[in-house]
Amino acid sequence: MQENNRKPIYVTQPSLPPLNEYISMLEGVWERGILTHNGPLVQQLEKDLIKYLGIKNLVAVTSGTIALQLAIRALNLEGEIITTPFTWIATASAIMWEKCKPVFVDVQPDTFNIDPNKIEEKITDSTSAILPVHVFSNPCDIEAIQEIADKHKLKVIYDAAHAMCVEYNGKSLLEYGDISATSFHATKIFQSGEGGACVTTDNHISDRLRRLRFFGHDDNKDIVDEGMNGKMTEIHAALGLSSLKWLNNVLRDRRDKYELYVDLLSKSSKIKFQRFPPESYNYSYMPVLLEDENHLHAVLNHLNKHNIYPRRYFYPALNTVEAVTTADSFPVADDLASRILCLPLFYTLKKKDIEHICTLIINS
Ligand code: T4K
Repeated sequence: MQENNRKPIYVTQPSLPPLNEYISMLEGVWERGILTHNGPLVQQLEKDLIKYLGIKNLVAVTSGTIALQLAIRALNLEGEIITTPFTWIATASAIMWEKCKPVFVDVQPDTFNIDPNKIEEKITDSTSAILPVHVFSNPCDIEAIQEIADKHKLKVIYDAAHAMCVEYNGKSLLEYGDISATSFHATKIFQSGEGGACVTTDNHISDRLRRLRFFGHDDNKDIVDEGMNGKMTEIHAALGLSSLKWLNNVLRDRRDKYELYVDLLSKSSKIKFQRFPPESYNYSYMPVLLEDENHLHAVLNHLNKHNIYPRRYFYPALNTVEAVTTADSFPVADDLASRILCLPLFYTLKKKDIEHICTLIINS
């Protein structure tokens, strides 16, 4: 077969449950006629995820972006929020939609996470919170961040969009900070099509998040808070519930494939990997750092010619994006953004595809 006749290989594909399992859940939705407003499947999904992750509270919402916005609102944040420029635009746009100002702090070159040593110099009288990102599920330096937050009386929200199913020091990574906001988007390790959740150990914050996602209603439908519409639908919850049954298989599969990539690509001294604690990582992405931007373009073009489409997550670094640009410099984030590539990694990707991709990369 000609190379360009091969089926395209994208950076990811959703881990879909067997269609009949999803359909049988939908049959119940059709019978009940309840599509939204905290229906039984949303409640079931929340309950099952709480059990699966071993956590105290989880509030399911429409996306990871809305989870971030609700978290900011639930903590009454205002003024400046310290975050990282090496992330998806949603981290910064959620802050701005909540009328706060993102203030960037550069990242560490090996973990890709916010550098705690550079946080304090950015704290001002207007700072209300730190909003770090567990990049590609790699846990941030939680202890150092919490120490700074405590010292300056700041809240901590983790952008945990990538960080489902990661254990850190014996508990879910999602239970650190005041609130973690995660994503169930189609491209994430656990998916409900679109979706996300806020996780907190504080019952009062959890109750408030529930009100905020539902127009500010309390249980009697009185309007007691300034809410919005962040409710997950039964259709999405059904997809989440049927996907959850297969999640352990997905997690195992990704780890094996990640390790195969590392094994094959380590033959090249030009390719480097993210540093992370293997016991606290979910292998949801396959990031590689190339030598420089020229090397990146050579690899990208070569792969694209063979119908393979990795993605530049995260490019550009947010400090260079017009809506949030700042005069400060972020050399580490700029450098990472210029030469990082996330390679295809998903359940139906074959071992021989990975071998093919690695051969192409090494020969670029
Ligand atoms: N914080 C962080 C750190 C994040 O990374 C994100 C989102 C958020 C917050 C916000 O969470 P959400 O509000 O999205 O829940 C994707 C996702 O849209 C986005 O969720 C994700 N991060 C970001 C890193 O990546 P794109 O623009 O790369 O998606 P797209 O459409 O190019 O898809 C990539 C590949 O995936 C396609 O080539 C094919 C495949 N694909 C995609 C979709 C949507 C499928 O096979 N099926 C699908 O349904 O953004």
